[in-house]
Amino acid sequence: MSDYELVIAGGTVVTASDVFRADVGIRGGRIAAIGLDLKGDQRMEADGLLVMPGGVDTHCHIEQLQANGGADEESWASGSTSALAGGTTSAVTFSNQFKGRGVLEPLAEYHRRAKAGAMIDYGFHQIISDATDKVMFEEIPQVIASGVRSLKVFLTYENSFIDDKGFIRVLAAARRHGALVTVHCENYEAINWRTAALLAAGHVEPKYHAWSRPSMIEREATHRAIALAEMVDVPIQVFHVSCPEVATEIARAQARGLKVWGETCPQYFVLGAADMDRPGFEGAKFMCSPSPRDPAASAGLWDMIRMGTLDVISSDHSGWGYMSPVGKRIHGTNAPFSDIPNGVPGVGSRLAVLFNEGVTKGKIDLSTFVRLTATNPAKLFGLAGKGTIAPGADADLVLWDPTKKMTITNELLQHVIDYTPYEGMEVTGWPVATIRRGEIAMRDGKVLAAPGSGRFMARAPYDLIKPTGRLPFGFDASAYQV
Ligand code: DUC
Ligand code: ZN
Ligand code: ZN
Repeated sequence: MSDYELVIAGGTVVTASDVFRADVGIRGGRIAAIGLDLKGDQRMEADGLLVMPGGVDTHCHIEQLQANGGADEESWASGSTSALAGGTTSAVTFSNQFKGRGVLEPLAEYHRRAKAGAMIDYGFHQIISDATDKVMFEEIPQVIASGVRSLKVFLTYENSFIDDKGFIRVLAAARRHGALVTVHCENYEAINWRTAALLAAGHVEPKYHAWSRPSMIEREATHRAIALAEMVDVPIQVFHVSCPEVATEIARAQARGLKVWGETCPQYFVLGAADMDRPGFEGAKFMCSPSPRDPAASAGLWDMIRMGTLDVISSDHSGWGYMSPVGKRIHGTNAPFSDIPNGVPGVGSRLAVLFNEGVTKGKIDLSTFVRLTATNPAKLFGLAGKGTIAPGADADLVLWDPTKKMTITNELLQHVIDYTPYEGMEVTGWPVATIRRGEIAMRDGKVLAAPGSGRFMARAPYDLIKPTGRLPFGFDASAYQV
């Protein structure tokens, strides 16, 4: 018997700080050694390949329950197949609350579904859309103690919207029990007002989605979210920042020493509002919120990445089939933009699109790519053992061919959704194998993991999300159940 069950031999290891030639020895699902001439029972040659931490995607909508009792088309089985095909080994998805109901019961159902189907390791963000006393004071403490250490609020969307009072109560609960709050920042009333006016003017096509939510409504909500989080003294991550003017709000907060982080997604680098202006209903394929903007905004986002203001790139995978009767056309192809489900699929394409746009095109280096897609999300969300290549860490790895040229097709991505917004995109750099906790889970595009082999990542308290201790007038209002 050798020292290691599996040795990844002769690859170029990329970590958040270094790039070096080494073998990686794996034992018991963990990295046991990084060195030279390691011997293992099984050996994978990685000459000419990059060996990077498996992708950590901290913003994915998978098998999310819907008010009518159904669930997202993207199941755990299909969503994790796509993740592994694209080099991602763990994800944080959502447990949703329907207004008027609690959160414990649905969370149990989310656990049941993920345990049965997931092939990647998973955690949950708890969405709160109805901050009742029972939910905030009885249920949320249990949710957080169970390892769901992030809460999510939407400052817009009819069914999920929470007002400032509810948002403050969520922030206070997070401070009391030690959780990070993630925020969808768009101004609900402003979108409703513009949408009503657009519909009154007969502007119903998909392209008017972008017109209904210009960037200042994202900027306003981001500013408000930061100010309220500062008042309560609790850390937040602003989800899916679409443009530099929103990121500037985050940069200002960071400069004041606040614990405010910003996430963006591949769609904001390669898609634009113009994509929603394609003929007929086609534009619906590109419709997500916040809206993709324009090439200047995309270029500006790279600056915000290089400055470190935005430090996580997730997919916001939210797939709605294009031809499916329960997808984009659920209300018909003549439905006004306001009735078309929002979201684009991306868990499988995230790494390839970003590698091509960022590394291949010379905008970021390899270690920055690893930080954005694995190390930073794992650290920010307290995912112990994830996002790094170090002795003792989980052996979650992607073997990546930086020279492989591919044309993205929907088939390659292996999700259940019948389209990708990146169809036909030519990329250089592609995953050739994915290893999850020491098991070869994907090789040459073939996913080998078994449904149910993913593990829940319970998240313990961690220092990064401790409050700063800076409270207005030194008064901790969150200590009171109000
Ligand atoms: N926006 C979200 O906030 N969530 C899912 C899809 C989308 O476009
Ligand atoms: Zn969102
Ligand atoms: Zn989302």
